[in-house]
Amino acid sequence: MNSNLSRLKKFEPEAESILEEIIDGLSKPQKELPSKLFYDKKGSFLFDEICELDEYYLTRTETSIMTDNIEDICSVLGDDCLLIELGSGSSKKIRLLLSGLTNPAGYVPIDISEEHLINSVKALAMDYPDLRILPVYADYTQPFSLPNYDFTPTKKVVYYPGSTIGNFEPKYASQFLNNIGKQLGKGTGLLIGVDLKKDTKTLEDAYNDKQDVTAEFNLNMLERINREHGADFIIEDWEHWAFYNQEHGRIEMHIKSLAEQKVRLNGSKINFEQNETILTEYSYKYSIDDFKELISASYRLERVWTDEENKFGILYFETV
Ligand code: AVJ
Repeated sequence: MNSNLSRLKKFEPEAESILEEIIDGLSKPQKELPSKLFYDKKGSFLFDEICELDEYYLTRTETSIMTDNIEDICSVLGDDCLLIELGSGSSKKIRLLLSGLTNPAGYVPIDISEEHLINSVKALAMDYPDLRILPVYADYTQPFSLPNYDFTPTKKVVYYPGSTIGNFEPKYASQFLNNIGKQLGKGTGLLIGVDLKKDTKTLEDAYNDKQDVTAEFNLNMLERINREHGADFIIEDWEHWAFYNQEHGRIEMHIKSLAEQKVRLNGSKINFEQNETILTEYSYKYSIDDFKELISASYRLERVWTDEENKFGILYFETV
C-alpha cells in the first residue's frame, strides 16, 4: 500500500447526520440544502466542466494570477513551508505551488471525498516522489486535527483557493477562519482566493451559463438525495434559479418548484408551493477591504495579487 495512504486520517461524516441536515434544511421557512452536497461523483465532474465555461471567469482568472505571480507567491510563503489545503479535491491547483517551492516540508490535503483524496494522493506521490503527503479525510468545516508529523516546518500555510469561502455567510466565514488560525497558531499563513465584487451582469452570467451546465449541477442535488436517501423528487418539476443579491453582495442559487407538489423523504412528506424555492448556495463577493476587515481579529493582510480587471483576488494573510 502507498505509504502516504496508510497514514490517511479519517473523520468520516456519518450518513445519518447528513440526512438530519437535509431534513432540518427542508423544515425551515426558506427551505435550504447544504452546498457541500453538490460534490458527489457527478457533481464534481459537472463542477470541473463549469470551470471550463466561458462565463465562469473565476477558475481561469485565479489560475492565471497564480501562474503570473508564482515566484513572488512562493518567496512569500517560504521554501520549506507545510502546505495545508482545505477542500483539496483533485489536488490540481496545489501543483503550481509544489513545483514553485524548492523543498516544501509537506502537503496536507483535506477533503470530504475519500475517493478524490485517495486518487489525488496516488497521483501526487508519482509526480513528487520526495514530498511528504499527510492526507486527512474530513469535512473541514467540522473540527478535525492535523496528522502527527515529526519535522518542524518553518511555517504552516493554509491554502484555500477557488473562492470557496464565498459559500459561507460572512459571520460564519470569519469564525471559521479565525478558529483555524487560532488552532494553527501565530505566524501561520493563509493564502486564499476571493471572488471580488463587480457588475451584476458578469456575476449573473457566471451562474447562468448558456449550456445549462450550472443548472444541471444545481439539480443534481435532488438526484443525489433521491439516490442516497430514497427521496422521490421528480427532476422535471424543478428549475435552476440564480441571481445576484446586491444588498447582501452574494449570488444566490435556488431550485424552484414548478408546481405545487409533495415529496417523500425518510417516511414523511414535504410540501412545496408552486414557485417555492430551495436555497442551495450562497456565493459571497467581497472587496479586498471588506475581506481584510472580516478576519482582522486573527489575521493581518500581507500581500494581494489580482488580475488587470480586478475580477479575482489572491490574498495572503498571517495570523497575529
Ligand atoms: C466552488 C463555491 C467557488 O460559488 O462559484 C459554481 C461553486 N456554484 N457554480 C462558486 C459554484 C455554481 C463555486 N465555488
